[in-house]
Amino acid sequence: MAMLSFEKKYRVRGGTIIGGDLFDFWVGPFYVGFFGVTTIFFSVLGTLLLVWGAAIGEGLAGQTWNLWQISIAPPPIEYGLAIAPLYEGGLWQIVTFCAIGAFVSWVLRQAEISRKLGMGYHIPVAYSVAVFAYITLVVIRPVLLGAWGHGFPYGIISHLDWVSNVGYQYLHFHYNPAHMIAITFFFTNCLALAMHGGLILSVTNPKKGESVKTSEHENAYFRDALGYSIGAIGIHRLGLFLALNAGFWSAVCIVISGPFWTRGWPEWWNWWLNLPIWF
Ligand code: UQ1
Repeated sequence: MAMLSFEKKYRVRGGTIIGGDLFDFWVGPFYVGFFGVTTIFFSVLGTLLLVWGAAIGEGLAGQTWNLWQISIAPPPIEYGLAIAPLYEGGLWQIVTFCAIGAFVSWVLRQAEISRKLGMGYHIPVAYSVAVFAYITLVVIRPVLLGAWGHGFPYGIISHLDWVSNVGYQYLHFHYNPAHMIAITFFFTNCLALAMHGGLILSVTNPKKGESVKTSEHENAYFRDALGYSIGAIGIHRLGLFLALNAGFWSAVCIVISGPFWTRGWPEWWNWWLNLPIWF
């Protein structure tokens, strides 16, 4: 693969967290690095185990090539936090280990590349929130509830069934206050990116013969429309804030369901009716 003329300037030694110079090189456009190797290792191993489970697994590790129905399930609740036999959730446990290994490797790869380029750590920090949400689902909540069986199964339909079942277990999950906050962040994030994407394309894609507009136009547009412009850096700070909060409150809303609240979520709102101000 051809190297772009400016890439040479950025292909410099150093910044590695582990391994020194050993993996400090590129393959085509890709930086390798120690964590590039561990990412490949865990993701290939994890994926092969899923395929293997689908192909020859028994019981909870499926036996179907129907892509929608393939599922690798966690152990039954009775196994608690023990290591389960391979086809009774053990495969799920190893795949979970591989997934966390791959995700954490990817965070550290992002950190290494950030260091190499002298950038801030915003990208690995942001991605860590998504990894945290996943770990909350398959490790933190199952451990708090005392069984790996509380993790979700790795399958397209089966994970949807899991979400539906766990939702109904709390009668109406939309009454979960942290779920409400998470959804509000997801929607606001969507609004912000639509406004930002629309704004940037509107100023940078002029009609033929017209010139590209500037940040003056961007600011003027929102001052005209809303009386306020958050600014060029501000919109990116807002976007990152909204996106990270969406992931964070998603993790909160599931980890409080079970470990900290066992009844239906609609009932949680009785605190309002029980306020001493009504009588
Ligand atoms: C905005 O004010 C702004 O600054 C000029 C942008 O920067 C390019 C934007 O992308 C957007 C969407 C806004 C408007 C946002 C708010 C919160 C008023």
